[in-house]
Amino acid sequence: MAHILGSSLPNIPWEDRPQGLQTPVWRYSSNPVIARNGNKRANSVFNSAIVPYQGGFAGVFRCDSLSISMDLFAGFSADGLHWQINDDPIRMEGADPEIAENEFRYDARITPLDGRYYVTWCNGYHGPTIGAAWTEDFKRFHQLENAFLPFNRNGVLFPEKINGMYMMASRPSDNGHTPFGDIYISQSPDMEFWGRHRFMMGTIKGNASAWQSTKIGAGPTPIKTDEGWLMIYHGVLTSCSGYVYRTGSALLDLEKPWKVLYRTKDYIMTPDAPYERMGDVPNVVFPCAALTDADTGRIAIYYGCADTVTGLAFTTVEELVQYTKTHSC
Ligand code: BMA
Repeated sequence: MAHILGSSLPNIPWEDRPQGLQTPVWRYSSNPVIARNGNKRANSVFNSAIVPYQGGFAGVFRCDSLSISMDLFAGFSADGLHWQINDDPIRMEGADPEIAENEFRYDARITPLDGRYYVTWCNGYHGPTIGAAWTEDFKRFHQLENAFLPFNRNGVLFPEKINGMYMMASRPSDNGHTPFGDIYISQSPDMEFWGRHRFMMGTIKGNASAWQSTKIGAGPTPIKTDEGWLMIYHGVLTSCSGYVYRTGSALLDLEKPWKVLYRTKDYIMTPDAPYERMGDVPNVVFPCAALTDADTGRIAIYYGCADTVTGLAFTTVEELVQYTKTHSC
């Protein structure tokens, strides 16, 4: 049986698997957990990151505005279900003035590391690249250098240094709705200079696993288990009516996380609920955060639904590791 190597979180949001349901992941019965009008000027709240914070929870939310600008907002919750999201966007401090301005910010991840909360996001600097910052209180955010050259998306930090190096997965892209994309891992001694770029995994062409045939990208901060890093990721198919975003999982080597031990041939989540099938961008499930409880093995996944609202889904480490190994490519 697989185990999470991490902290306990007795107040993790949770619901048992509905009787008779076979899928490895199941949805919260009161989804969506965050509605589209989550703050004052929000058109939509989705693709957002959440972590345990001071006995409750904190998050960095993607709220697209009524003018459809994309920006990041801090939010807080006692139970992980009811959220207060700030009306004013996060103001970053300390960046070199040459990179302090951004064209847009979206799809954040939060990674607790070194006693700080690191935030990575898709940052508009002459096109999309990976922005990085840290905070201790979700009030003051200290911006670092952009991690990579444009164009890049889905920058996801590992929650500990490996052999003394910070590790970040990312997905080199183009300046539009990129019709390609594989996942790479880069290393840094200091969160500023990134190198040793290694290929982790790519799309799967043909009929074998078509849900991940157009592009793939890392999702939540990887979860450390005794069977490897458990990585939840998104995979995209180009259908005759556009992109369809599904979710898969992979197990990565603990020491060399670009070495893939297993990845699912079958998806673990597909747009199925009405709020995933209908919205500003139909047919998108897009996980960006996972809470874990090492005592019970419970995992709570926060994911964007149809680029409009935020959903919550559940699984356990035993279940997902087992599924990843037995439904592997
Ligand atoms: C990607 C990003 C995501 C979004 C997805 C589906 O390129 O913009 O934020 O969820 O497309 O529209």
